[in-house]
Amino acid sequence: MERIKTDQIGYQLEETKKAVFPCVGHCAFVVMNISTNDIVYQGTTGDLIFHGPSGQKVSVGDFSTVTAPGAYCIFSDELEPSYPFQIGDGAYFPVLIDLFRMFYLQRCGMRLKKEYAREYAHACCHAAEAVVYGTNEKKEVNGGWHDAGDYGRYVVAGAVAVADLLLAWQENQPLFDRPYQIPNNSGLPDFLEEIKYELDWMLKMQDEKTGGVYHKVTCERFPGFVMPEKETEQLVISPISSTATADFAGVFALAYEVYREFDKEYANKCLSAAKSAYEALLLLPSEDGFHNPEGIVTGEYGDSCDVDERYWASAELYRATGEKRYHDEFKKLAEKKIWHGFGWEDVGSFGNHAYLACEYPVDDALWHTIKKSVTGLGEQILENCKSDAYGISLEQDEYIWGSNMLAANRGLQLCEAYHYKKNKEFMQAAKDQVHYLFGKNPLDICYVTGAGSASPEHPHHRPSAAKKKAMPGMLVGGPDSGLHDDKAAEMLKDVPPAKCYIDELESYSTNEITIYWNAPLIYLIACIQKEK
Ligand code: G3I
Ligand code: 9MR
Ligand code: ZN
Repeated sequence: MERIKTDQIGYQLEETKKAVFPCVGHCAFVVMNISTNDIVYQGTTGDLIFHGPSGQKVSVGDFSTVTAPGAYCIFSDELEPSYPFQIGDGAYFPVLIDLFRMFYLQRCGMRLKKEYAREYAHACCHAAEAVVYGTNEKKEVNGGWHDAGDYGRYVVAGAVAVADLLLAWQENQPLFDRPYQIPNNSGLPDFLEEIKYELDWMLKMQDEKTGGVYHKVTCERFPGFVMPEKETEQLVISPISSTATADFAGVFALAYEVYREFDKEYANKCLSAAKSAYEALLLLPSEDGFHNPEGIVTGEYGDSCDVDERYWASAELYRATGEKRYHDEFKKLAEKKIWHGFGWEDVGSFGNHAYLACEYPVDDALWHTIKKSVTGLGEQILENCKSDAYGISLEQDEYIWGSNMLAANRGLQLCEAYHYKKNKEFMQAAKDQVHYLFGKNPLDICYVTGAGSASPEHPHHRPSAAKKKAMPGMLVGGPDSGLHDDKAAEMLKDVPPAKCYIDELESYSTNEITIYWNAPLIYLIACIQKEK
């Protein structure tokens, strides 16, 4: 029998609460408080409707009138009961801590002590000097976070992850200003201390001579399923790219804004790094983006269009400095096209956020055009959510590699729209993206390791594989109908898009984890926790 699908973690007290019932329509159900065994609500689901992406008929049950805090389960005679879930405004607090601690656990270039990392403690890794590709030049580029299930460190990926986290902090500082059980002697809040670990590494990835930023540092190929200190091949720094340089400029301008309140000197260092990257960027050609140089086969993060990255860099530097030249450049780009996107490949939304929030004088007409575009995008996403029985923003062909990031980013775009047009439906739809990721989905899986009742146990993540136990707090990539790895191709043939996910170690295209998948989920929770 199939299971009643809910968020496995929880719902806020006052929001719209829905569960999805596969294969049955007009189905009677009850909501039970599992501490008291009281039935607190009896209801019936709606019509049976076809859900394209999962190839399945479902009906929806609404239990929004349950607003008392507690732990609940939904029962019906026709289906397996839901997994238990909380109703309460603090339901996401524990998972949020794990989602953030993941960054500490991904740290490279230092020993992780048992005291903080428990079974994922490891010796210092990747601390040897790296060689600049195609030269004999060596550089010390220690530190930062391992990108994902592999141990590469990629600037584009790191920059967007950090941007999400810094924006999360700006959005909801009280939610994050707490201890995270990480080493910290700086006096900075733990949250900013952890982010600084990545920023400090990115600073080393900037070429002092030109201000350009190297794309990544990795070995030539991926290692086996070993702990990081066991990957001891030569580290290679891949060439400077315009996307890495632009993202660097954007994120360091943002870092300046956040850190100046806590450490002026560091903030100024961030700003001058951002400015010199920007100067370098103006001299870098756009062409067709970064490609792995011969002999390097690690993650590419190739991106044939760097205009959105340039757009973000100029908007963010304008927000940080108020200098006209950044505004001129941004305006020139924005008048051609308003960009959107919060992912590693499309970063326009970071630019829009910076411009709309800017405290220096803006061009009124442009400001309104961007605002309209942001709310217009929100409307479109909302329409998609409303036409989907699960409330998911993804269309049939959007179950791609990292689709869970896309869902989180759509949630963020709904929050941006809500900020400028207080339509409550935007905020509810944003919350529904989190419910999707936390279990209200066609596979009844909470896509964060260690969270909820059923979550990934075999993520494509080397430390988890080496320790034979999934590290907690990691959002996996999720369904990818492109079947981009052999395991997925073998096991998911003819499976509908929203179900193209397998909890298998070898399935890197559905079951890997990354820093820039965790980060937008954290940012999204920051936004929705503000609106309870
Ligand atoms: O954007 C297109 C879309 O227009 C098209 O409809 C769709 C159809 O498949 O494809 C979309 O492109 C996909 C793209 O991700 C979207 O961002 C590509 O097919 C897909 O191959 C590509 O996957 C990327 C993958 O690397 C392979 O390059 C993932 O986004 C990216 O997250 C992933 O990153 C890897 C690093 O390289 C190495 N470290 C781990 C990390 C996570 O797996
Ligand atoms: O482990 C690698 C993962 O981090 C990447 O996202 C993925 C795609 O680039 O590649 C993985 O490495 C695989 C390689 O591409 C092919 N041989 C098997 C490797 C993992 O088992
Ligand atoms: Zn390392």
